[in-house]
Amino acid sequence: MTHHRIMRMGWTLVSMFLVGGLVLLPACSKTSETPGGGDGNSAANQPPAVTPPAVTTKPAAGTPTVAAAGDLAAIPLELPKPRFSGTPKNIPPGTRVKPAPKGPAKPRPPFMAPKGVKNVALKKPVIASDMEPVIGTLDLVTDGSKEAVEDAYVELGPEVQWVQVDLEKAHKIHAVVLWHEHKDARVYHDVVIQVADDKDFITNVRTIYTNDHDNSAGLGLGQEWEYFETNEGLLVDTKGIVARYLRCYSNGSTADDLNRYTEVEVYGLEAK
Ligand SMILES: [Ca+2]
Ligand SMILES: [Ca+2]
Repeated sequence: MTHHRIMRMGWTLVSMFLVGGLVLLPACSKTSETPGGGDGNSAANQPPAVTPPAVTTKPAAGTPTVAAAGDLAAIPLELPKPRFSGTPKNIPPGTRVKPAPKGPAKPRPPFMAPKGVKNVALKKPVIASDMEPVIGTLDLVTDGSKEAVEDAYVELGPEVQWVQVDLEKAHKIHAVVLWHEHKDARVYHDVVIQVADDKDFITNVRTIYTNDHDNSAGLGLGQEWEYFETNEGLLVDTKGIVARYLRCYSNGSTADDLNRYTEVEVYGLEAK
């Protein structure tokens, strides 16, 4: 029996592989030998009063981090098809795009949020700074279609423009995913996302993302990197912020000075 051997080994850490991983059992006895015992484990100077961890593969009930992890699930995000492969090597002049790490591009890991979180922006009403779009209609922003195909986006005029989604009720928002036009690796400028409690963005306005590092949009300085549009879109971790209205700004792209929006998704739950 392993337990009897532990008692003989004195100041020794005995490692046991369990179903869930490696559990270290500090053992104590009255003999005083060289710590470590040559068993390959170095953490041998623990006080003898330490209670060995419970040998269990189930997390203790009521442990906050473990309990929270059990309530999380990947958001039900479905990506549109990519229209090009890889990330461009050359950063376009005049942009502030974070250089890609070496090696093949990795897909974005699933975003975890409380179970039940879904896209609460789907089919919700949209208004914009330009209520007469150059191309398309504003309902395309929340129609659920994200593919980079013709007629899938709404195109607003030049300079700073915005689209705004009314979630119709206050929601606890865990993530926002935004696709401008992603048929090529363009970079949109002054990407700013704000939430507010009122449709005019006067009450409780909060900026949840901004990469406007020179304040050319006049909404405040932003520290985020600019980025290439891809089928993954921009995912912003909004950490459960509560709001009803969401507004996305842009100021043209490296392709032209117009502003195309393919889809905005807001992953959240109705606020209690
Ligand atoms: Ca759409
Ligand atoms: Ca700027």
